[in-house]
Amino acid sequence: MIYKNPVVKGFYPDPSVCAANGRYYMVCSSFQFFPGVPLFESTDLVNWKQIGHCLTRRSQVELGNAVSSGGVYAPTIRYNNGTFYMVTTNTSVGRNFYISTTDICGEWSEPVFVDQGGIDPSLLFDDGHVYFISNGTDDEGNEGITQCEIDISTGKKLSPSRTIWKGSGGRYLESPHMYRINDGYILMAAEGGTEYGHMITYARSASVWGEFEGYKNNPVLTNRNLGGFEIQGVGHGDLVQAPDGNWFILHLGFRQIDRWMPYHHLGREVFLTPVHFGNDGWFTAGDNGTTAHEYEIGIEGVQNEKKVWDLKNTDPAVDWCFMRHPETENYELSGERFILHGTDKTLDDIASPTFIALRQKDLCGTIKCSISLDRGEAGVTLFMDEQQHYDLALRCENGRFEAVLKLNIGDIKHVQKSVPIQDNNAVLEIEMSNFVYHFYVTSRGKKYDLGTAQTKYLSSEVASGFTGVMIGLYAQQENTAVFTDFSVSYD
Ligand code: 6LW
Repeated sequence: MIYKNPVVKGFYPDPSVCAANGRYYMVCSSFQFFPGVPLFESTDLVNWKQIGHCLTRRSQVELGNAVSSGGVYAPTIRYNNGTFYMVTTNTSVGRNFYISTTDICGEWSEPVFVDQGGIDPSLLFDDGHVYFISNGTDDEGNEGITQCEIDISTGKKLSPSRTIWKGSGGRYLESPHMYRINDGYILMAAEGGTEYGHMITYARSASVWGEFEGYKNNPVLTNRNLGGFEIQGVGHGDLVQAPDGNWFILHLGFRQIDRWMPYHHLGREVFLTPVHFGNDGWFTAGDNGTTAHEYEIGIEGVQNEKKVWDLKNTDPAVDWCFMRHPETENYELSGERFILHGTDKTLDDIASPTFIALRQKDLCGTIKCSISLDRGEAGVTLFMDEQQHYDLALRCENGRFEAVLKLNIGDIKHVQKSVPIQDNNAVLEIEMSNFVYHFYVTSRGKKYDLGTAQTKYLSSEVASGFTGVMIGLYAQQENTAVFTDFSVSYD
């Protein structure tokens, strides 16, 4: 089939993949959002359907104090002998842990903690041994890719931690994954930082403890020299083999807007790049070490894309997420309507305001929804973090209703436009395009134009951090808001 990149659009960074029972499973980072670690299934590596999350209970992950872009960092998923494992870091408590399940559609276990620091933990199951690998500091205080053997039933270290590779010299050596391939070991990592200089590098050894020899043409994959090309920041990935023997890297990247001083606001997305192993055991990736927009591969199928996301065709437990740990009594969610009960927590707080969101999955399209409320404020937010968000809302001040467009850009908190309306309900609409969002409100059949706001100010380059724009429904100020006919349609 011919497929287009990205294969999963929107903020789903740090993908990790494993094959099991004729299917593929992928997990991504989730930071302060809950449930944590989105879980996807695929039969062809190109079409991915989210089937749930790995971290669904507060007892598995504490996010109460997680700042934006804190919380859960890059996870790894592995399958061994009938059991799936997901290992990750909760950076807000500074600990690495794994959970497991024998039923990929069911609940995962309580966490097992590993007494080894660093981020981006990974596991290798190898001939009865289990190795835990992260980017961190070993027992002697050396920094690099660090490895120890663990007892998978308890998480206890069975060996000291040792630094096994220092990378190819790029900054921010991270994302290590170890593979046993053809009786040798391949250690793949990312370097360069998760920005425009990001890259994938690797090394080989006959032994799991090294010595590792770096690939002479490292980085094996990077778009850092493709000035002006839309796909940038490719790196942090995981190797996977298809049944026909072909290999791929599933990895992150982002789509830049503009050419000079570019930016991106959808966060880091998931890309698929073919890999070719030579007879000498070294591999190359993509088009001369870069990731392209489109590939033709030997896997059968057609790339399908879901263009419309609404209350009927999404599942609150699968597609939507909350900020930190939600007060569940404030949400009444069904395929017909979402009823949200607002509290004194607002979108500007590092807390859990009443907020439920989908990722913005593509650049151009339309968001629509009808809303009614009793008091306070409720609406649709384009949410990057608590400092950067655009809110199209209805609110009630002194018994009078108005529709407002509120722009929050760092220290600037501004009501861009307000329109008095006669009723306690209205239709909100946002047109999304590469450079601007355009906001409208319809009341009593009359459509009001509330103006535009630039996508740039919600970008990672402005807001900083590791996340991407979410489309959130929210309520605040001790009220009740009813959302119906919600849809996001992408062009
Ligand atoms: C992740 C690290 C990275 O843990 O960004 O792109 C960090 N790479 O590997 C957060 O996503």
